[in-house]
Amino acid sequence: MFNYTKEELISFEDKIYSLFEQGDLPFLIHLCGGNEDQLIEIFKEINEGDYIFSTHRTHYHYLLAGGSKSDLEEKIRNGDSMFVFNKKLNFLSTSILAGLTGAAAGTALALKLQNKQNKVWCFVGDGAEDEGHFYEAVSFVQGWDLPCTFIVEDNDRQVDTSKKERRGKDTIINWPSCVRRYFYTPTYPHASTGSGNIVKFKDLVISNYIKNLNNSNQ
Ligand SMILES: Cc1ncc(C[n+]2csc(CCOP(=O)(O)OP(=O)(O)O)c2C)c(N)n1
Ligand SMILES: [Mg+2]
Repeated sequence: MFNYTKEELISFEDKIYSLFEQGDLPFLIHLCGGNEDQLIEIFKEINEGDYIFSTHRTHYHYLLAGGSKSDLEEKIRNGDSMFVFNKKLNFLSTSILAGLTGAAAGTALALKLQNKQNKVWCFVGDGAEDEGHFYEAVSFVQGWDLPCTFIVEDNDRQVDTSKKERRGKDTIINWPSCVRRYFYTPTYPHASTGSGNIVKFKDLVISNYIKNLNNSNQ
C-alpha cells in the first residue's frame, strides 16, 4: 500500500499533463486536481479488501487505493486512463457516467449475504449524479442497508455546464445517508489539456495521433 501525499499526487498529474502536451499520449485523458485533501481524508476510511468503483477520472482514486505510480503511468501510456482495473486492489472504473453504480449495489449485496466485513466505495461526479440509474442504485443500497457508500465529487461541472445550467437552479440534491458529497474546484479543465481550449485539445489529440502513427510505421 502506498500513502501518497498531496504533493506527490499533484506532481503525478503534472507529469501526465506534460506527457500529453509533448504528444506522448494520443488519446483522451481526464486529469484530477483540486480534490487531493478531500480524497486523502476519504481514503483513510477505506480498508484493504474494500471495493473501489471509480469514474472516468481514475488517477487519484487508483493511487490512493494502493496502485503504484509506475503501474498507473503504464496504463495511461497504453490508453487506459479511463479503464483502470486491478483485481488485487478490487479496483474497477468506468468511462460511462454512473456506469458502476448498479454493480456497486450488487457487490454490496453479495458482501452482506456472505457476512463479509468489507465495504464498497463508489465514486461519481455531480454530472453522473443526474443519471437515473444512480437514483436506482442509491435507493437499493439505502433500502437494504447495504455496505456501500457513494461519494459525489461535486466540482459543479458536467464537462462545462454547471448544476444551475443543467437543473435550472443551483440545487444540491439531498440524497439519503449512503451518499456523501464533497465540493472542490478542479485544477484542470474537463479533459486532457491545461489550456481549457477545446480547439487546442482537438488539435493536440490529432497531432499526437499522427505523430504516434508515424512512429509506429517507422
Ligand atoms: C452515459 C454517459 N453520457 C455521457 C458521457 C460523456 N461524458 C464523459 S465525462 C462527462 C461529464 C462528467 O461530469 P461529472 O460526472 O460531474 O464528472 P467530472 O468530469 O466533473 O469529474 C460526460 C458527459 C459519458 N461518459 N457517459
Ligand atoms: Mg462534475
